[in-house]
Amino acid sequence: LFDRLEAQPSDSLLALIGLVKADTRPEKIDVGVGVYRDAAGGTPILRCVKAAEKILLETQETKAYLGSEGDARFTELIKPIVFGGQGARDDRIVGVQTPGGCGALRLGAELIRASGGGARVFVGQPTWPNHNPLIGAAGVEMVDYPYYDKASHTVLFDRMMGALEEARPGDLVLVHGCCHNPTGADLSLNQWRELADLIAARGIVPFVDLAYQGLGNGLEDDAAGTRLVVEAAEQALVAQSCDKNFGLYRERTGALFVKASSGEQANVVFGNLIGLARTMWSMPPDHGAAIVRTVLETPELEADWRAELKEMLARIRSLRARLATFDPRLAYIDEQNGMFSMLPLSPEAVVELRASHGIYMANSGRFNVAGLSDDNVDYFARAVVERLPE
Ligand code: PLP
Ligand code: TYF
Repeated sequence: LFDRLEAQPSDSLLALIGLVKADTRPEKIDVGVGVYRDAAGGTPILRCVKAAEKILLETQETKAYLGSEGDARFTELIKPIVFGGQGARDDRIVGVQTPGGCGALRLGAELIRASGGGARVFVGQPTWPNHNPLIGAAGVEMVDYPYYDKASHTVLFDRMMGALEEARPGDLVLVHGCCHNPTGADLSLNQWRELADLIAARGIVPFVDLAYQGLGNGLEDDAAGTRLVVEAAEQALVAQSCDKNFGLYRERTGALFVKASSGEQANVVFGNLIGLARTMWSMPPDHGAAIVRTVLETPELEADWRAELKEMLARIRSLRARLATFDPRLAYIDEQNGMFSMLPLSPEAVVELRASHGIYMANSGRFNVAGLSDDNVDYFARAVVERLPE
């Protein structure tokens, strides 16, 4: 049966975890995989999450099945955080819990495929390396659009809009809601407005990947672009993740929200999401969503979550500012958002930095800002600046 299988390359981001572990030098720096790290270099469980887990341990009465939509109260509590009060009341927007943002992206792709009509998904270049496999595996055609120029650190907005002129009504545009992965370069609010106008004029369907809300400029600011395009569009998809902003990573916690043309159509969409989820994971894992629900239902825990998220954000912003003042060639880093930025380093320079300095970043030159600390940020910046092209 398995004789015809070919060996597969490993996930190059996840492979970095093993490479860092194998390096015994104390000065090594892990700026590879995208998990938040505190000043001590750890990724501790948030206080609010620990407290919610204690509550669940003591009060949860059953582990019986919930159903393919997962924890409906979780989805209801996340809806206003993503869409604001007005969006939360919009009965054209329905949501289901998914196994993380990955599950949401895949479920969205399956919905596009099930809708028929050959809708294509326009995807920016560069983008998160999992977008193509997650969406493409559902059998959806993908079309590239230019997004970012690594050498000049700029969003190629005019070229992006030019490429989207080719979209047909019902085609989708995949956009990162905030904290673009891998570049850190987000659209400005004015650019989001222009994109929203194009979406409305052309009948394009936004497919927003919102995996880092709260880690760019705060929960509200980070959702502003998403809200603009969702409001402008007749139909929209939003793949949401709590894995970064609640530090839940391996608990695989997220949701897919879909805006339909009417409340009635939204009910049909919801039924289809349930049916599609059943063909993949039947039901999403519960624990992460139960934690988020408990935090958001408990005012003290919710307040603590917001405070902890602000601490993470402040640390990322202060490291960005510190890098920017180190050298003018790193100034752009402070203009960007979230965990990642991209250095215009060759793949050879990236690999060489591992050997010479124990600095582990993605082959693309993407590094996780949160992987730095006050103690090593200058060491990192010095090593990097020496290797930048003139
Ligand atoms: N989208 C982007 C851009 C990401 O970086 C991630 C990170 O994992 C995800 C989606 C998926 O998130 P999750 O871990 O919740 O599946
Ligand atoms: O880009 C990152 O580093 C995070 C974590 O297959 C991640 O999004 C990396 C690879 C992967 C899943 C998640």
